[in-house]
Amino acid sequence: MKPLRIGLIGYGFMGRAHSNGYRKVNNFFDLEYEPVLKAVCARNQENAKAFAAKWGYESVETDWRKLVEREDIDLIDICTPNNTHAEIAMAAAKAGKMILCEKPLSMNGKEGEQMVKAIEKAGVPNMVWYNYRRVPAVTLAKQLIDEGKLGRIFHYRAKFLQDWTINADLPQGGAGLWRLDLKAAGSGVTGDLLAHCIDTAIWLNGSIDRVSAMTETFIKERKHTLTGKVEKVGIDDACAFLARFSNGSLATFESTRYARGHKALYTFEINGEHASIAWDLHDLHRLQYYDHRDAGIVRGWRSIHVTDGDHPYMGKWWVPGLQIGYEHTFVHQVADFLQGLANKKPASPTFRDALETQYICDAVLKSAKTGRWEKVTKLKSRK
Ligand code: SOE
Repeated sequence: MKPLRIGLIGYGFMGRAHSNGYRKVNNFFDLEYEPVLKAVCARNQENAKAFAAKWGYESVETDWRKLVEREDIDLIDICTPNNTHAEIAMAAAKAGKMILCEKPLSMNGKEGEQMVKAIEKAGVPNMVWYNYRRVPAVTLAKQLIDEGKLGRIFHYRAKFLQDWTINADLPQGGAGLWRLDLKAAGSGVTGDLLAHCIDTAIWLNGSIDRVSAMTETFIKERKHTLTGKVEKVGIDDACAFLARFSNGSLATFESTRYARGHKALYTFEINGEHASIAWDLHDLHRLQYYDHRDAGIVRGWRSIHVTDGDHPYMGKWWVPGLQIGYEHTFVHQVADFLQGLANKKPASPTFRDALETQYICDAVLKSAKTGRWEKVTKLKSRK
C-alpha cells in the first residue's frame, strides 16, 4: 500500500471524527493508499501532544505554516473554524499538498472562489467533508433517484434542528462556541447546518435557482469568551427558506438551534411522481420508501433497514441486520477519497462542488436581508 502522510490542523470534534476515519479505513476497505498519521497541529502544544498520543500521530506542530511546508506531509486536513479555511487551504495548495477541508468550504462564495482557483491552479486533489452523503441510507436514496424510481420530482423538504444554544448565558467565541461568533463562523445555522441540507439536496435533486428566506437572532447579545465583554450576536439562530430547483421542483428548508428537544434532527423527504422517500438522522440506518406502483392492497410506506450486503457501503461492514452509525460516514468519505486518488476520479464534493453550496447560502442570507426572492449565482464548470 502507498502511504498517504496526513497533517491534521485542529483537534476538536471534527479532528477526532476524521482521525477515526483515517485509522479505520484500511481495516474495512481494500485500497491502494494507507493514511499515515504524521502530524497534528494546534496552538496549544500540551493539548496537541495529548491528542497525538491518544490518536497515534507521530509528531506535533504549533504553527500551521510549518506543517504546510513540511516535506513529509502529503495531505493537509483543515478542521479549524471557518474563518481560517481559506488562508490555510491556499497556502497548502501553493505548497503542493492535497487538501481536505471541513464544511462549509468558506465564509462566503467570493472567498470560496479564490480557494477553488488556488487549488485548481495547483492541481491538487481536494474534497470537502460533507459527511451525510455517505450515510448508506442517504446514498441509497441517491441510487433510487438516479435509477428513476421516483420519476419526476415535485417536492424536496429538509430540516436540521438542534437546541443547544437556547441558554442566554452561553458565551460566543472559543472552542466549539466559535459557531456563535459571526467573525469566526461567517453565519449561524445557514453555514453550519443548512449547508449540510443544501449539499445533500443538490447532490440528490440538482441545482437550486432561486430562494426566499427569513432568519432570526433570538438572543441579541452574548459574552465573548475571548474578549470577556458582552458583544452583539451577529449570527442567524434560525433560518427558513423556500427554494426552486432547476428541475422545476419546489423546496422548503428549515434550521434552528432553538428547537427544544431536538439534538441533531436532520430530516429530508422527497416526493416524486411514482414514489417518495424520507430519511431521519436520528434513525439513520433506515430509509422510508413509498411506491405507488405497488399493488393496492399492500401499498404503503416501507421502512428499509439499510444493512444488507448489497446496500451502499454495507458489504464492507458486518452481517445483514447489524447497523453502523455516524462515525462510519467519515470512514466512507476517506475510502471514497482514496479510491478517487487511485482511479484518478476525484471523490465529491470537491472544492468546486462545495462552492455551489456557498452560493446558495449567500443567496439565502441576502434574501433574508432584502425580503425578496434572490437568484443563486451559477456555478461555472471547470475550464
Ligand atoms: C453543530 O452543532 C454541528 O456540530 C455541526 O457543526 C456539524 O457539521 C453537524 O454535523 C452536527 O452539528
